[in-house]
Amino acid sequence: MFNKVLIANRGEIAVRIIHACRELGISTVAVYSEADRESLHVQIADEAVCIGPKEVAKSYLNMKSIIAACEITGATAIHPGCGFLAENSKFAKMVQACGLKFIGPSVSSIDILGNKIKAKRLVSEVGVPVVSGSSGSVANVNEALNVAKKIGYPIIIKAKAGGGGKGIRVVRSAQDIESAFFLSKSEAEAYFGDGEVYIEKFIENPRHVEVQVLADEHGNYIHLGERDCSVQRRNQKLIEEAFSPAVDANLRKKLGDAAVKVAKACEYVNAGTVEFLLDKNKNFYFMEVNTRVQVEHGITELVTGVDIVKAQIKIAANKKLNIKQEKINFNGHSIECRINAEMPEKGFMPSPGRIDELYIPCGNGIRVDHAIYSGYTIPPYYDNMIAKLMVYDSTRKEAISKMMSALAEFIVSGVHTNIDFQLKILRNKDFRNGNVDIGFLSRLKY
Ligand code: MV4
Repeated sequence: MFNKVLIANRGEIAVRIIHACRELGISTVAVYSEADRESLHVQIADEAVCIGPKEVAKSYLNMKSIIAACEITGATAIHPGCGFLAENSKFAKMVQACGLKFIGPSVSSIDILGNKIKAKRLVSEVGVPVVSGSSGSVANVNEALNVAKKIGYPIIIKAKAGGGGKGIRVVRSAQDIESAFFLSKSEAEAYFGDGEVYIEKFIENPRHVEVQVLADEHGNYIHLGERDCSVQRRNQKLIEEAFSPAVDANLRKKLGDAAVKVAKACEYVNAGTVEFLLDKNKNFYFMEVNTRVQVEHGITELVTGVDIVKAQIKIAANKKLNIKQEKINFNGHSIECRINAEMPEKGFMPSPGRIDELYIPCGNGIRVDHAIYSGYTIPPYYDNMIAKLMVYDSTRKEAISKMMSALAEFIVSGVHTNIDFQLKILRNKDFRNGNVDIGFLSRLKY
């Protein structure tokens, strides 16, 4: 096992990883920007190293400073958390070249899965359903028109290097294809430095369902069931639940088997998430693989009892997965509400600043992952998510009640939050009936 791990992240995920390390008897090194001197992850880690000024490009994305921090402290492994450098294969490669362990998948897995066209081809070759569309990248408007004619409108244009919704355009008729094609291309070029795009049939009002997988370095693969992340706004998830109200045990097995097939096809190692769209007829289609631990991993931990972050560290230390698929019980229901410092009534404008009074709910079946404290000043330079409120209960109905009770107790003063907005969603009839798709929030009146 590692003696010392460096956590190349901030906020609640850094705190979560520090906890896992400590439970495994591993010393921890936090890194921080000048704007994060007072942050919780810095205070609770065994050691902390400043890696640069407030700008992420000069701190949390600064590969050389992060690796230098390992050298200074003697850390032998890096956990990238989620966001920042977590899915950057150049970083993973550099970490390896410096004789350090990257706690995550291999460079080649990150590369294959980062190329959405390659990933889709590989996945369809092993018999996992994908959405019909162009066979590879689409070179010009004429080709785009031909593909669209064949598969029928509406279509969606996506970036080869994309993911997370950037560079995406939906086109409903031939007359709109030209401008959408060029907009998508230039957005892809701007975001990813790669303007290649491909086309798929657009699935109307699907659910976003994703399957958590774990794979060790000895060829063992398991899945931990699905999460439904349909309650999202502009690709920012707001509520996630495990399991999906739309998935029964039979479909869970099919999705899980498909996710494991995907992981095997790219010789995946460590924790990953295989994303699917689920249409109204419960057909599922592979979308992409997130090659990192996700923000919403905690709800899967609550319904399976598997500690995903500890598993990641053990896997990176070459340990065998000691959990068999048959032994995993998919029990109860879990929900996560992301608590953001923002103003939903003002277009979700971020609301950084000093937290005066703080009361964090607790109790049976309640878990809150966060990195805040009373007197803490939320810096304006980073994500505005300040806490993840998770509940676990035996049924979905009880989990919703528990979440409403916990939200009502949550007190954060000094900044605006989305707590009341979350309550509003939980009172919504469609949400309560489990009737959600990725358009749910945009249809919600408030
Ligand atoms: C789609 C789709 C509909 N049809 N592909 C957006 C981000 C990326 N993960 C996949 N995305 C989508 N791909 C086809 N063929 C709708 C989306 C989509 C979406 C998916 C999941 C969660 C939120 C979303 C928001 C907008 C669009």
